[in-house]
Amino acid sequence: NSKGWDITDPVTLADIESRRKAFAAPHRWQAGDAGKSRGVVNPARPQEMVGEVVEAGASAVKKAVEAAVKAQPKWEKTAVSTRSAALLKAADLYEDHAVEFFSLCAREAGKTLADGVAEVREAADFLRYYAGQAEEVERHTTARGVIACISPWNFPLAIFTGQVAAALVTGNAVVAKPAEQTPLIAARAVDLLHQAGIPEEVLHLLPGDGPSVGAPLTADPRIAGVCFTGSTEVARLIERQLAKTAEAEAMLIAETGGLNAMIVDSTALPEQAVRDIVASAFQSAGQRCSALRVLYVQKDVEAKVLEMLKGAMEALRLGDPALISTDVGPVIDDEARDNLLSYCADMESQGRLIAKLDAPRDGRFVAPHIFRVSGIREMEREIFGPVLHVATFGAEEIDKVISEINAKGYGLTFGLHTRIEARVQHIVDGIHAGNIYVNRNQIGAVVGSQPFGGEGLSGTGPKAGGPHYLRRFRKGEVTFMKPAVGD
Ligand code: TXE
Repeated sequence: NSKGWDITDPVTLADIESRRKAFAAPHRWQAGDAGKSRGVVNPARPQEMVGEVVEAGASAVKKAVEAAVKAQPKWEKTAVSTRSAALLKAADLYEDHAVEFFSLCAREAGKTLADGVAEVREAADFLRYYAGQAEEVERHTTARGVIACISPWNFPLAIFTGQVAAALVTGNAVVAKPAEQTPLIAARAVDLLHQAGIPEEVLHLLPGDGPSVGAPLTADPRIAGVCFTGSTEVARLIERQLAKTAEAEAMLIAETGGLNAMIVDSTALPEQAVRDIVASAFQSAGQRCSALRVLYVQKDVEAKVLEMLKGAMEALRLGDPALISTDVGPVIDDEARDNLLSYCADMESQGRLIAKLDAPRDGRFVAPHIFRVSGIREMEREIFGPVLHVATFGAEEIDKVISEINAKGYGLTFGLHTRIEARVQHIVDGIHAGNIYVNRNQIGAVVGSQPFGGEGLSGTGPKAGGPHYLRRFRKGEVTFMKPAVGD
């Protein structure tokens, strides 16, 4: 590609091994407080250690917030062009270190090489996009202060970077807590952000888990806002934690889970629909918030679509995500694997299995599964793995399907395959979802042109990578929006 990234580069893994110690070096905020040490293992080969991190404890949280509060006013006074320039420089540094990130994404997060490339690209896009917007947002507003950024493991570089970049470029200081499963990628990203000119006192990294680091951080009254991406349950916890101590103005952006549906009617092009179904449901081992979970296929094409779907699924190769031949890697950890396997066993025992693959024995693998359901109403929660559910509908039932999907309230993504012009408008107008994909791959976002974010239980908005996102990180012309992350 134009950046010269060669994802088949055979030196990648050896190279990362030799630099392993540098990635694992404890950050100063961890060292300050005798936190516990966590070994990071490769989800495809759990016997292989990728690194080690000394996690933060309560006193490190206090110290980091204190230092950030102290440093923030000076950072806010720094010219916005200087803050933007640091982001632009960081984007270049990320790209210079792309191969290192591909390897880390594979070894720490189980991401395939294609997913790793997408991570670096999206992270660099966030940095450049927010750098470009900062001046406009700056005009009539002031920074909030110190923002806590709390991110998930499934986009360990892109989401982490997007949150942090938005908060920093708008003049805030940041205390970031990455997911406990992916601290090494975050540590490398923070190194590069510091190298790019973000002062160390303005950007702090606190590795650790939710209860011991995330909870005290979001409950700290000196935090002016929280930018969170993760599950709906944790978003609710944070909302409560915040409410206990924070002033009325504390801001919360929460981007959370989804229960995403797709409708395929009898006029759809089956090859195209099947390709998009397989990509959305099984890529990244189904561990994307945008992933398709419930497919509604019109009865008269069901047999044909299912047959093609089984064929396409059988062509997927499961295995080590560091290999270019791998389509589906492992899931993130033992807990995720065990939960998914027990869910699948339960569904199978109810006689709902349509098709499944075999998974490699070692490692945290879950094979793609397809199950029959009567509709999305049956789904009790987001199943965060390579599991697709299929329901059918009759020619007169489109409106029933739309209201069933809306009733679930998890409006993140929605896909539609049809060649009836009038139906497109009707369904797009009727469905409540943040991102709608018509006759194309139901996956993700494009920073700047296709910002990402959901409605209802899926998040508070505004969409990340969109024109209004940065405004939430400033006080002034923007009125406080009550987050709506459920009851
Ligand atoms: O989430 P968790 P995960 C969603 C996706 C799925 C989830 C997967 O749909 O639901 O994210 O990520 C920290 N106080 N999206 O499993 O468990 C925790 O340590 C403060 C949506 O990581 O909610 C981690 O850093 N923090 C999406 C973070 O919260 C706490 C895009 C998330 O953890 C905490 C990607 C506490 N009490 C994934 N407890 C979108 N909509 O854009 C845990 N944490």
